[in-house]
Amino acid sequence: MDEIFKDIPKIEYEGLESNNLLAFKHYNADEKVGNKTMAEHLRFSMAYWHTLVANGTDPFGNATMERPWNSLTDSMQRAELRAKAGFEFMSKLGINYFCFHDRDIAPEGNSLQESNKNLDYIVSLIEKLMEKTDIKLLWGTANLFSHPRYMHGAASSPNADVFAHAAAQVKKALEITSRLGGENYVFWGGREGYETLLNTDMALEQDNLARFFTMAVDYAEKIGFKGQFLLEPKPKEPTKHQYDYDVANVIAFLRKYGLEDYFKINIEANHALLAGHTFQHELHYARINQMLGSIDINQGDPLLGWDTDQFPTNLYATTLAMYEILKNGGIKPGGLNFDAKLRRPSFEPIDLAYGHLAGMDTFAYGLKVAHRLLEDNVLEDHLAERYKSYQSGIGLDIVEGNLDFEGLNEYALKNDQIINASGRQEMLESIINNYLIMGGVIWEKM
Ligand code: XUL
Ligand code: CO
Repeated sequence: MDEIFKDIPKIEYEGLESNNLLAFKHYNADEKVGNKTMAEHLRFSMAYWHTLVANGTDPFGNATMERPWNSLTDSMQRAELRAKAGFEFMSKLGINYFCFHDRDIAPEGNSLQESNKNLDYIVSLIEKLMEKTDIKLLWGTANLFSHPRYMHGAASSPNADVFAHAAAQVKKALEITSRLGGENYVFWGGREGYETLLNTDMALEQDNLARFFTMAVDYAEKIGFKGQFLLEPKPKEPTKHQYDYDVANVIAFLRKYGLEDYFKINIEANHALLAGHTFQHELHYARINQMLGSIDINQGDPLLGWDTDQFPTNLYATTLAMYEILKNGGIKPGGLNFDAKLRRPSFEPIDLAYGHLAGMDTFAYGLKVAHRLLEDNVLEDHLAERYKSYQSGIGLDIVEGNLDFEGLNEYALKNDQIINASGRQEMLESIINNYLIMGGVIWEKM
């Protein structure tokens, strides 16, 4: 097959000694960290919409991205070239998974039938490309937010015809995800939320959303789709108040409707930030509730209040994220989906390589540091010490449910000289810094 991204070479691991900016310094796919290779830990996935569809438009200006398909006017030809380019790109970067929305891979037609026909054609091509490259589908999803019919939402639209149309779209998206061996299926809220309560029946909208998810679970079972269902929280944008606000909110929703056994959560770093949380908080909250399913690994900008979807370069954040994932026993069958796009002025195809490479190295580094932190029991030992009052005596009685308020009152009356210990936050932050620094500079010698 003719090379499409001629300026992008195959990216190899060369280590820290290398000056080659187009080589990995930390991500070494086959290198073991603990008992798994980096590729097995990290399960990187290319986001079709950002890497192959985003063109640099913003509310103030037109497309900037130079892409090989820009000169093609036929939308199906563009879709074909994008698919081929995407698999070439993933092969060159060593990315083993991809994710898509139905409308990323094939253009919407003039009718649902035509859209489905377009999808079938491109899915056949993608199937062949997957076979040839051994690249797999991490998750599929349906775009239920771009078309004007979804202006009021999809499953939460006040218009039942829209609910039906969205159902038909998800039915098809489930079929193609299943056909391509997708390991997960994602629902991100899209426009499932509201602008004003003055015109919104929130109770009905949320009940309908739950009905929609239940139908999706039933249909997946009917067609034998074995993938994991994921809900992706986001607090705002595009609607002022998205129904899937954050992890806590999604867990409450799933439990209310009896869906908690059928879904896990896909946590996006910048969505956490928009909800006023750290990425680690969201991962931790999901993990301790056995709901951590997969992650979208972009980063936001704390100075901007919107979803900037930048490539991840913050070592501190990736270390703490990988810490949670290691504590979770891994992320499989989920993975690390980029969901990141280039800045508008980074318009050349080679910038796609720099962006993904930076992200992969940043997460590989975070993985190594997190693994070392866990091996050395740095935080674990401190936690055990901090909570040791619950290991014996009155604390153990509380944990084991042996006491009530009266018993505790009796104890407190006799023991009212309380001695507290320092939380040592600054000491711990300093230790994390030392691990971060050691991880890169003298890693080999440790
Ligand atoms: C939107 C977002 C989506 C989902 C998939 O903010 O993150 O791209 O990941 O629909
Ligand atoms: Co996302």
